[in-house]
Amino acid sequence: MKPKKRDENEAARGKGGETHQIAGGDVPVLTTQQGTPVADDQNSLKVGLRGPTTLDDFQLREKIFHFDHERIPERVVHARGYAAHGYFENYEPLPDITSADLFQRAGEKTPAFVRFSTVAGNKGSADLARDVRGFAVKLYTQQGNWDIVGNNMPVFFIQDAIKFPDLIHAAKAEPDRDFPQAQTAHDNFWDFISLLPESMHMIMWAMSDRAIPRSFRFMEGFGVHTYRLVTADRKSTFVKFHWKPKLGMQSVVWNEAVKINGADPDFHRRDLWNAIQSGNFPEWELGLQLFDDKFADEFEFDVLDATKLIPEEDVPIKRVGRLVLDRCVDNFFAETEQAAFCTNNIIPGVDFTNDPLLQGRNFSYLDTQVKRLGGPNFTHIPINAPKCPFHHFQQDGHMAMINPKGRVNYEPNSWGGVEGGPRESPETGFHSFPAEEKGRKVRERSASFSDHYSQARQFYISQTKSEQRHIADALVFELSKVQKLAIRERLVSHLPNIDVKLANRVVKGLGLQGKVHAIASAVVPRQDLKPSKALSIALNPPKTFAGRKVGALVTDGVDSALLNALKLALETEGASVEIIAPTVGGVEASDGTRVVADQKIGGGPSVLYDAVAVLTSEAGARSLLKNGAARDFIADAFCHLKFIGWVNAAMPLLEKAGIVHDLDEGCIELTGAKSVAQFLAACRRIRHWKREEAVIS
Ligand code: HDE
Repeated sequence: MKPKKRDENEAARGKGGETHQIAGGDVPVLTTQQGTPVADDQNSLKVGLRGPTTLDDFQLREKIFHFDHERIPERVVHARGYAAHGYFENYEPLPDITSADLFQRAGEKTPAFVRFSTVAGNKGSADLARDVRGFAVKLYTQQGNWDIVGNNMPVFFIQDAIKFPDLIHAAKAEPDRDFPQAQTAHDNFWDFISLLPESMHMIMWAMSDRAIPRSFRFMEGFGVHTYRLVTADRKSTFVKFHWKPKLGMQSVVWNEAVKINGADPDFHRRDLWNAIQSGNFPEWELGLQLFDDKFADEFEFDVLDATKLIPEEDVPIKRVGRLVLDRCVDNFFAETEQAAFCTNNIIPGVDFTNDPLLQGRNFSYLDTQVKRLGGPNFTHIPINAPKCPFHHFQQDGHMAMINPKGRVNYEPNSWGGVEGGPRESPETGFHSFPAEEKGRKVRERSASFSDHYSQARQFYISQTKSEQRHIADALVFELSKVQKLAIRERLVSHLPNIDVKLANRVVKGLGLQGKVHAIASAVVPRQDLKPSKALSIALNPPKTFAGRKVGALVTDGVDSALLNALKLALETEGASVEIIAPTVGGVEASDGTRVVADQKIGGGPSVLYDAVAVLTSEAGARSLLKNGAARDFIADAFCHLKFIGWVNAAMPLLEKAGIVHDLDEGCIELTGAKSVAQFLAACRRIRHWKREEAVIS
């Protein structure tokens, strides 16, 4: 076979009809890993055309061998994740709070890498699981890498690291059957939780809308633990870290989440990718909640207890800088998969506290990277390597990439100068905060950790009526999947300690009337904690529709002036429109122009959009009357409390979708630019909450 040189994508055919694409011009020659040029990558080496494959086919063996080893263990938790590069920009020097280098100069940018994740599901699980989201930030500072490995909820399920393996075993798929995937709605999870009263505050968060975010861009992030910030003269301030999304918070409703998982299991990663690729860089502000020993001593709860938060109303948040994500990864595996976040990566000016969860994490993260990345040299992988100068005498090990030159690999040494290698720096080096520690060595938990319900109640009463209903519905949903009655009953018996109305609602939803009594609590739950507005998503609505997307259902004959007015209004707002048409080939608009479609009906269900517009012509509407996906598009948008823009010509379709008699002020007739402006103004409220009573049984 002698392939002729042709267009790079044009194939030459081998004797068996197989495709051969040939190098030449700018197209490089394919080689083995050793650099040996490859003549034929379509056929293994055989004895005769149909004969056995020979053992000396080094080319085949190398290729298959490498493929066999492509996978590394996925993260034991937070396996499903997505990341991007960006930077942190500091607002003002903070020398009175911390000596951390990145906070010393206004406007200074520190490179960052941020990975978002779900917790329970495997690497290939769907994005809209009801779950906590990881929010892990790696800051490549001039004094080393600082990782703030946080979540999108400010508290956690457990108080002591020793319970983490149990928590995760219980949450993940059950070991005999290996299901359910990425779901806590099963017996083992709720069995464990029902025996763990300390988890009740986190359960309120995990059953709330925070667990089904619209996208990573609309989530808050939290460092969770209390840390210390330390000044050059060793003055310590306690701190809790917060990330506040610029576009505001937004979640989906549960029925929507379930459907998104089917329609686009990559919904969250696609959203982040698209936002960055289109230049709409997601942004968060870093907030510090700073407090001193006096506050810590007087606060109702132990600041070392990760199941508690400090309401923003008690300690306001100081916004000190912004985090911008402006670059997608070049290679998912090399960067996102190999990124090794470690809570123990801190820098001078930052320090740990004795939070027993944090102390355990500091062991776990370093340990897990060795397993996952195959040895102690994972810091040699570019995504994990510091971007500041670094020098040490650590050496060798699997895959050592950065190796010291010269004779000296120990210190102290007497070689001196450059030859002697790096030396200590008492002045710029890391000093632990010299906290006084004393006490008996005990395996016990402090009584200051024993109030399990008061803040769970505070969270619950801080939610709007809708949000409270969602928490109750989530509990009913999850517990309805639990098969063992005793587990359902035991879990529900915690709820009267949080809120009697919540308990009654869940009791009713599970048909457990008369069977549930409040479980004894270690300390009497407080009723006097005031609602904290900051804990609700709905009470902190975004002021903009920017970053959101409208799905416009169109057919041939769509009013082009109206469609253009809608596009213009949304683009001016920083939002976008996606066109959904009977075929992906698009439609012909009223003025004869061609409208290119982004999705075919059915491929772009309304769950993928923040609001919808039904812009069919009359004939187009009639042609869709038997199209179930078109009906669902409208009916779902209505049930999911979305704002719906519609044209009169679409009436037959609205009727078929069963909403004509229910059109409310969330359904806005679009007749021209003025009504488009009204529609956009409504969309800024994201959902028409008032409709909820009408669509929920
Ligand atoms: Fe993690 N956690 N965790 N965790 N965690 C991991 O580290 C662990 C906890 C969090 O995008 C693992 O590299 C223990 C709280 C995030 O790569 C592992 C305890 C919070 C990520 C681990 C906790 C988190 C992880 C698995 C209890 C919020 C993903 C792979 C003491 C503040 C980071 C890995 C990424 C990942 C252990 C509790 C957040 C096994 C032992 C609390 C965002 O080391």
